[in-house]
Amino acid sequence: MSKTIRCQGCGATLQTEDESRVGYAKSLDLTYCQSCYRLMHYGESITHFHPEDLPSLPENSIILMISSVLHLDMLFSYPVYRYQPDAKYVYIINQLDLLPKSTNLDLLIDQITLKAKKSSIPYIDIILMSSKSKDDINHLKEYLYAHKNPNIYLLGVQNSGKTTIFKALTDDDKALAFKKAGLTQEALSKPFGKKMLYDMPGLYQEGYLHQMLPYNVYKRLIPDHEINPKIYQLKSNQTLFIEGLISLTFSSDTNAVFYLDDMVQIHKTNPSRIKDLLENKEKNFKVFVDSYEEKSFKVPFGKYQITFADMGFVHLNGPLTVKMTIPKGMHISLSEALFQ
Ligand SMILES: Nc1nc2c(ncn2[C@@H]2O[C@H](COP(=O)(O)OP(=O)(O)OP(=O)(O)O)[C@@H](O)[C@H]2O)c(=O)[nH]1
Ligand SMILES: [Mg+2]
Repeated sequence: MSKTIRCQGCGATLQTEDESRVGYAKSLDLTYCQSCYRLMHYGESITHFHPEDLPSLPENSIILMISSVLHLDMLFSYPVYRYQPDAKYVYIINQLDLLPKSTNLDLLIDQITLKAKKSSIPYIDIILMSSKSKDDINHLKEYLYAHKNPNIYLLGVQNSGKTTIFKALTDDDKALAFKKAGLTQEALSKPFGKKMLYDMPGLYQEGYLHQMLPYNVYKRLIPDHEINPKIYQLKSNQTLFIEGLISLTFSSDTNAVFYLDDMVQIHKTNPSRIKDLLENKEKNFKVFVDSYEEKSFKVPFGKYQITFADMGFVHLNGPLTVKMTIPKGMHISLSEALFQ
């Protein structure tokens, strides 16, 4: 029987017969499939899957649900526990290093715990960490060794850091982990002490930047180091433009605190210029998409967060109304702010 050879970047079974199927490579002697090779050199790939596509996992597994701090609005939105009711769930809030050092982490964990309880989410622990921190990785290692469960699965939305954690826990240096969404295409597995650790392909989230922008544009817009929050004092009926992507117009005077990458440009303007700006009639203003839609949020009394796909969020104090123009299909949400 011939031995299965896997691509060391994404885990797909290497095959040389069908260029349109996952795992195609010109030769079985290669380390990477053609898709990973193209991804590494030209930044192309799209594969993803949904919670219901998961194979049935062995009983007694631990599922680490990995979420980036940038995706917290969707933290409990993937009902994997309905499809895998026998597993133990640990929620890992990764990429903590992106939040400002001044962030009140006690409040953050309290708010997340409250949200889990309100939504009756089954879980055994919630862990805040950064996979870039050796200490955090060592703590996670010890934590997982202390459990008896033989199989551990890393699950979560694309780009949340699953493969980065997998590599750090197993000292793997070949698997691909970078900002490109949909990188891991089939489960990668490696021994982890006496257990097995599995890195799964990312769960699909509609409306994230990679669906509307080329890789070289969106990788610049997604934060990869500590965010410097930017505070804007806004007058009623004033408009802010985020890059050539999103406009926000505020119904009343307010302060808005933006958590976005330093490279993301924010311009103050007024609502009458939105159309011209988006139709690219102004020089020196980059526009990335050609189809937009309107969205409006009524922010209730209290501290709220509007999340802009996977690029970051703004904290606002309600009550107020925010009218927005966004790229068609972009994921935008209003949720309670999880920290001050
Ligand atoms: N700042 C920061 N970046 C991280 C962290 N963990 C992962 N990243 C970065 O996030 C990007 C995506 O990481 P991956 O490990 O490929 O994410 P993934 O969840 O495996 O993605 P898919 O395979 O597409 O589902 C890479 O650029 C990583 O370097 C973290 O804790 N902090
Ligand atoms: Mg991956």
